[in-house]
Amino acid sequence: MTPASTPALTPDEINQLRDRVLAAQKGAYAIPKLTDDFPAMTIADGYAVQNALRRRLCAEGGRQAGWKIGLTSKAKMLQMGVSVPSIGFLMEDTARAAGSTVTTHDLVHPRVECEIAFFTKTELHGPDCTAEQVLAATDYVVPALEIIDSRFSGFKFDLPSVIADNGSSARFVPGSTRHAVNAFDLSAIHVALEKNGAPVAAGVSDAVLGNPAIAIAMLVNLLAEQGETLPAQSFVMSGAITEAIPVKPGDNIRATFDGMGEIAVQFS
Ligand code: OOG
Ligand code: MG
Repeated sequence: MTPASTPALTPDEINQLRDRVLAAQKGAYAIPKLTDDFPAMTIADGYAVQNALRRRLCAEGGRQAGWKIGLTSKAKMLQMGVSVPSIGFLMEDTARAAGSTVTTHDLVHPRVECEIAFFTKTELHGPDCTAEQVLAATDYVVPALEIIDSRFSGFKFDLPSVIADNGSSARFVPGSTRHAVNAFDLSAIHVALEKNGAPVAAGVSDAVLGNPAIAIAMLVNLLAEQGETLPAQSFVMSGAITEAIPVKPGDNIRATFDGMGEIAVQFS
């Protein structure tokens, strides 16, 4: 077997998969997971496709807002059947305002999750980035919602495929109340998610690798493996605290982050 860190696909195949994923993202349709056609595909290939996607979106005039790490909690790993976190990029045009209405006609099968997001004031770099360094480099934290939308049929994938699909990134909703990292214990934030007034998910932020700052350090170290650093002024999502909840047009979502504030969005 090819090690996960070794590319198995040719540059032509990487570009072919970039085009396949990009078309599914833009056209909001589901495709089979990429490893069905390319069983040799590794995690390194997944990141090669993701990087090609990011270069293409930036070449088209898109601007990167930051990064995300996902699959960082037991709840998410169990829900998705994978055991290693993955990272993806966030584009500015996928940000949505708290309180706004988010359209679903341009998504395949959206799901909502609650996360803590960090905004950095200084650059961070791996390979040995620590949670302490993350906290020192953080300007502020905000509660956030991520709306994920796997482009794979039935939300069924493996790691190389989901990494190529940019970690199912679709929309993100930063909360408006900014908090200093030393204002409270980042590992003890209780979150509750309500859909149409009924509780649908709840958890505590230590579900994310013990502390969301540890997840950001891991993201920085995964970036280092690709020869990248996390620039100052990055918006970074640390991963879902609970499982992700499916939404459809007409749904109202409200997330409460104890001590941090709440975020509501509506889907149309
Ligand atoms: C992959 C993205 C996971 C998170 O916060 O765990 C993620 C997926 O579940 O589709 O964003
Ligand atoms: Mg997420």
